[in-house]
Amino acid sequence: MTVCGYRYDVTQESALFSEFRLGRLRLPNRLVMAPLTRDRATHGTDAPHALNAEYYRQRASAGLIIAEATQISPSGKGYAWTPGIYSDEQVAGWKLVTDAVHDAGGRIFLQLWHVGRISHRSLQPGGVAPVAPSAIQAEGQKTFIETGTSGDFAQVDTPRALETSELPGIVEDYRHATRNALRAGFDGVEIHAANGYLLHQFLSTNANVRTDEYGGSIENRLRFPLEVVKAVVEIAGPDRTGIRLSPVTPANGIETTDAEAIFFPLVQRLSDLDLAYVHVIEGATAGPRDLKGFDFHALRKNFRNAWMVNNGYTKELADEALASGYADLVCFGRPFIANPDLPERFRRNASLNAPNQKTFYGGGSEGYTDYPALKEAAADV
Ligand code: 8OZ
Repeated sequence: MTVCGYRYDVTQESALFSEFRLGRLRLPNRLVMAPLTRDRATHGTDAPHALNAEYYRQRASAGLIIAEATQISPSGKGYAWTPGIYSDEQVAGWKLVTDAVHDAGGRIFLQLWHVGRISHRSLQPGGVAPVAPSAIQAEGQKTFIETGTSGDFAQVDTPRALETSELPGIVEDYRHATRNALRAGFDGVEIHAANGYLLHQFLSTNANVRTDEYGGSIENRLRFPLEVVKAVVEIAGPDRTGIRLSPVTPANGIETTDAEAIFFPLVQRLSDLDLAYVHVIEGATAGPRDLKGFDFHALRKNFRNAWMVNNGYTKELADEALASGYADLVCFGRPFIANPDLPERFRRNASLNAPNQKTFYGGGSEGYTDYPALKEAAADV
């Protein structure tokens, strides 16, 4: 209700708990579970399994779950035990997950991932160098590799520059992965174009020094990410396609010195393609939200559909972003790791379980499916 220009919330309830229409879906609330890498797929096949289904089922009260970054092809992999979506075994594993979430009343998208240069030979088919726009190593950047049944951190390798003639093959891998995601029962897909991985590398100024039509000018640096978006949209439809961007993050050694000059036209094109949402990481991924030097509010005006925001949001910050009309949906990452019933906790202003960083990556149920929901916590005392 608006009175004399002021907005009154007659229910006194947070805007986080209003419904939202996202493409074909009706979301019961505005809380989105962020895509979270947990390195717990089946060793050897990178297929999800029953424990992963249980983890996502526990979190089905989110307005939307975006399942963790998932490699579209064997060479798209950059970390030990992350899941794939290119094989039939992986599709069958993901079906366990989507069935569990749907049975519990939830909705779930899959994040499609190619890491580009953020990889290590030991994770690549045939032990070859990873592929990227240019043969430039992400200096000082580490990834997580398999060492027997445990893992270890290792410096990412120097990649091999992709030939122009190889790019259609990668676009085809995105098509195949999108078809598989739909076969596996996902409600849609999110294209990972953030955090210094392959698509972000093409957009950047420090990982892309190509001299063909995929490097140099802004138009050229936009070309490959937009070819991928168009291919995914052809398969899933724009109303089941979202994209994740992080215009100013330094994650994985990425740098884009002309960020506004490239991300503003990119978002305008995504709007013209009628994508369901843009998911934007404000500031440094999992770090300072410092928004100086990039106008995210102006960027939002270039997009006609849902605007999803991410990075260090609290309930209060989320309410503000929704009430001001800037954002439509708010992502929560670490709070969802430790609180399977995060929406209910926010609704009741209940305290939150603290996440244990030691169990973020790899392992089994500890720190994965054993965080208590409110009712269980109450029953324990
Ligand atoms: C944490 C560890 C490994 C990968 C991202 C997919 O930053 C990731 C990721 C996060 O987007």
